[in-house]
Amino acid sequence: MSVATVSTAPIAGQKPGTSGLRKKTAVFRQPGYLENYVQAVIEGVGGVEGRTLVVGGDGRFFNDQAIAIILRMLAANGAERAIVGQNGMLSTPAASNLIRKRKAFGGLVLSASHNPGGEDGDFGLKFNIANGGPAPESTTDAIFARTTALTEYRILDENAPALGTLGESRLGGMIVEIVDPVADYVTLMQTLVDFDRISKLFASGFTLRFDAMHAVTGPYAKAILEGALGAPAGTVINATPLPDFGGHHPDPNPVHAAELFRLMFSAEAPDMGAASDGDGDRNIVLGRGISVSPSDSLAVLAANIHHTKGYAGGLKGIARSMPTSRAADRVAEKRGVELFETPTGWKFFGNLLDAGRVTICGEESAGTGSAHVREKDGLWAILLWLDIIAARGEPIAAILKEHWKTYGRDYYTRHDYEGIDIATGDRLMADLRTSLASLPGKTFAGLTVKAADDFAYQDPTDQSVTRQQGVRVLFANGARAVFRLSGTGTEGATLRVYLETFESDPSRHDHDPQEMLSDVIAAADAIAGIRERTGRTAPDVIT
Ligand code: G16
Repeated sequence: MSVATVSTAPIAGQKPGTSGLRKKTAVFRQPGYLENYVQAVIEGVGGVEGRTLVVGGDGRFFNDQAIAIILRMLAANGAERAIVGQNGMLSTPAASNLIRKRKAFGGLVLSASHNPGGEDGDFGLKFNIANGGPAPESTTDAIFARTTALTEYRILDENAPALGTLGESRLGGMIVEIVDPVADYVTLMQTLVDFDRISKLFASGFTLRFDAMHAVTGPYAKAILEGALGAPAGTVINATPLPDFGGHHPDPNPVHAAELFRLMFSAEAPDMGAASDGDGDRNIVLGRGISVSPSDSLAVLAANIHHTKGYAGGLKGIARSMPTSRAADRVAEKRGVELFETPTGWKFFGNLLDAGRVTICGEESAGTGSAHVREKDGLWAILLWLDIIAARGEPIAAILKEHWKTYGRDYYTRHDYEGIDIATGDRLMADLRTSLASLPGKTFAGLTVKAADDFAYQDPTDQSVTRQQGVRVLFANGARAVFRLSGTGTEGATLRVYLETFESDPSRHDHDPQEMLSDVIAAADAIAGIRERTGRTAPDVIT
């Protein structure tokens, strides 16, 4: 075996965003690009000598080639063991679970999540720390610093083993252990939800359509839903992971999971519809004729979590990202538990989960999770819903409507303007920030601004402060508009506008969110000048 030390120079722009480094696949495939970043990760986390690391990804195009490079670099940098999902596949929550279960130093998770895959699609890489969660900002800052100073990287001059066969082999001085990506995850789920109860639900004729979107969750969903829980064959569709996700965006939103949404609002709708994303950490849940907004899903799961097997002890606290609706706050208040409002990015939940301060966390971007891993977990959330449906013996629509009756309804929508000019996006946000002090008291589209700020977060456990996490505008009637730029896109800038308003009157709970929010939408546009600045007349994606 020989280790090659390859001279290199820093590559601009290798700055991790909301969730690791995400770029066009073609960028990652440039000579030395991946190698530079991996070396920066290895050095930024303090080296891997003698350490065990988990490696796996969502199977998108370039996944296997990237893993081969990563393994050769881990071996060259002295790692002791790499635990790799068979064929290079690991869902993000399964990777998080493996890191924790095997007490690994951390893991390299290859995914661009809900972004499209393929040669012309997107690719991504993130480092997860020993708790199983995405590296905190202190670590990603250190990684980025290394990318700007790198002069060489180390790589083993030997081919990495094929990833198809379970078992151990050697790569230089490192053991490569190929594991079943699904088995440990299934075992974990059995401790959290009542498999017997859910099996009986399916046996009684309950119908589910789970769209795996040709992404990583297919094998997990097949094994659990159709295997262990006895749902009929065909319950899981698009179950075979494909390198380009069949040419689709593996994003379970109304635009990219349109077929599922159409089915659920048709006469043929099953009792439940569900989907997850490219790497299996996101989820969407629909009932017959109704879709559950991710913000509501967090609130309903929190309010009902005591019904489920793994959380029978009840609710300790809830965390949500700032742009997520305040539906969860109402549950926390009624239950007398703490509510934490964090910046966007799952990494901000890690400390709260480690400290045992929250039972459940969630985000408007279709993510929900708990302390069972340190990532959001799509299939887990769907199983939790199934366990609650089985325990309560009620359909999704009834559970949701009763929730609104008890807590009121937070009408919510997110409008995304994708691929706008970066300078235009930056200027829009900068001008909003400049105008903050002058907004209170002014009226836009009939709504008077009560308060406006730029969200900053102080982590209650380590006191670290994160600033400029989104502009919040609160109106006198309680409605809210939030503006921020996405940190996961790979082309231009994506402006996200999050809009919500509260309605306590149950006779007004059955309206279209877009209608109920029309004044907030108009006020947000008037405040930020979105149409005028971007030239767009409508958002690209509405969730
Ligand atoms: C990632 C993060 C989430 C975040 C989402 C969207 O999810 O883990 O916390 O909400 O991106 O972020 P942004 O609004 O900056 O694009 P995923 O599923 O893409 O890994």
